Amino acid sequence: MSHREKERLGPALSPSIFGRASTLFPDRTAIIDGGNCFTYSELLLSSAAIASSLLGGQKDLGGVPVAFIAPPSFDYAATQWGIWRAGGIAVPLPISYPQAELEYIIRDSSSKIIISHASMTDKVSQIAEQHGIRLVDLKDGIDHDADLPDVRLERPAMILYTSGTTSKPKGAVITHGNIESQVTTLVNAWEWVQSDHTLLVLPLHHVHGIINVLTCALWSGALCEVMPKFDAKAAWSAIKSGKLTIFMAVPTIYSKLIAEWDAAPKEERRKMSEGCAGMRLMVSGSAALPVTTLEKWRIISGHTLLERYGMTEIGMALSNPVHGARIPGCVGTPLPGVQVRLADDNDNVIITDEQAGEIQVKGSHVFKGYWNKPDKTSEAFTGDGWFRTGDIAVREKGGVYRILGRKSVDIIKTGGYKVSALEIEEVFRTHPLIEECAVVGVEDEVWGQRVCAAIILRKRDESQHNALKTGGFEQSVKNWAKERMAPYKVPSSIKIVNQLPRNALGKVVKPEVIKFF
Ligand code: MCA
Ligand code: AMP
Repeated sequence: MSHREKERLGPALSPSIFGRASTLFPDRTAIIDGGNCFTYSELLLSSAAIASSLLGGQKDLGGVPVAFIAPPSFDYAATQWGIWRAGGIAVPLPISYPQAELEYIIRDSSSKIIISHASMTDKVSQIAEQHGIRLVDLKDGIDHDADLPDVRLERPAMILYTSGTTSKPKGAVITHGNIESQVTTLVNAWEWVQSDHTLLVLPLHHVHGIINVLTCALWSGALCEVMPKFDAKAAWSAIKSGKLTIFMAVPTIYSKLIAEWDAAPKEERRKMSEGCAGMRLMVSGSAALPVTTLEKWRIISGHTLLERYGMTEIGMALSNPVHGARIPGCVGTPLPGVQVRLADDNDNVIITDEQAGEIQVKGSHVFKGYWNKPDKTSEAFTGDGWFRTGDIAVREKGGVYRILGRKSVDIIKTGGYKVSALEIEEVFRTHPLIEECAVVGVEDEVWGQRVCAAIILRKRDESQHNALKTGGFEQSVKNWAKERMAPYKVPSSIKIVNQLPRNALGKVVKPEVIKFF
């Protein structure tokens, strides 16, 4: 790196991830995007330019939320770093979302600026105009040159939106300190090194893609090859190159890779398997890994997938070991620095093995709270500061945890995405022909759970109902829903029913609804 370039990086290089990049490995390749290689210096320079442009003469954005929308790419990383280096809070917008959901996140986070990748500007320009929000298009050339603020670890770095038992997603505020703590734990536990080369196949609006893959790689000086969207053929072609050393994905992605391997000719399969065998670590998480998937993957790749457990609000909490036995169906033991306990319904700690309880977590990984929702934040913690995950587990011999399920049937995990049944029901009730509905997660080998909806139509005459039942009604409701919710929230099956099963108190009995599918 030239002296002139060093000067242009801006004086402040905290949090430490920037300092590491500038001093430890400036000339190494950080990101491969569409076949182009970008070094850590280039990432620092681009992010410094974006930060300068955001600041526009101010000294520090002082914690202003900045929404940004970009496919997984070098531009995504430079924008995220740029927002951080200007002292803003990064609010990554999911690229697959329709306008209504993007608008909710932008409004709820009170974002004051939106940065868009050139390919995404159409999705947000109207929202920006309507609400008088400054829109920065990355293609507009950003080349200002400002002094950058020193951003302390206790300051918020990101707001990540996550669905819960309430009807609308909540913004989880994650500080720079949380990120540093989560990343250093994983880098040590999973032994990330500069010579690692990973493939990012995950979306970049969730912890799995942002922290476990992108930020761990960039913290370590490793190489992160990005795919704009998961594609089984393209992923296999990267694996076959034999260059990858570490790979992370959700169980659905492993299922899709297995299907592609099964369909390949024998010689091709051999090359695919060789590519896997050359890696040092393959990890699964975000949803329960079916033991059948684990076993099939072992045959294909020679790897016993390392399964771990985490959540947006806490980062990674439990992990199987890199060295030593990984128990199928189990998510391992607490990661160093993370306190984990099981508790009963009254928050009493469970000390005996094999007794089920809620996983509760404490430590420097744990988020600051929900954005602008102090009540929801205090409900999420016990009186003595433990975060309630809502996941039920048992501790087996040796202190190894096994996840049994979730407290609420209204939280669905599909393709690794968390979805709230109540949120979908609320949208469906605004459909002019829908009187009532119940949304459930139905077990599925590939998706973990599939979102399904049972609906009661508004009272009309019999002939109209019959026409709806036969005339592509399901598809028309799905199309209607796609304009209002993320593609993975749209129910894959919709059934018209005359009645919903209810208990004596009139509450819909969801396990009975599941039987419709
Ligand atoms: C898509 N399809 C679905 C679903 N999604 N069908 C049923 N259920 C679904 N959930 C259908 C589409 O309608 C389409 O059908 C076809 O599948 C292909 O759609 P496409 O969008 O192309 O699917 P995909 O790209 O293959 O998506 C699968 C995926 C994706 C890559 C597994 O779901 C994904 O990226 N998941 C990862 C989510 C993630 O990162 N979660 C981490 C959050 P048709 O062809 O008929 O139109 S959890 C987290 O961060 C915590 C901290 C943790 O522990 O990690
Ligand atoms: P999210 O809120 O989207 O970050 O998803 C976190 C949730 O994913 C957790 O609360 C669990 O329900 C689920 N989860 C993550 N990892 C695992 C795993 N290995 N096994 C089972 N469930 C998991």
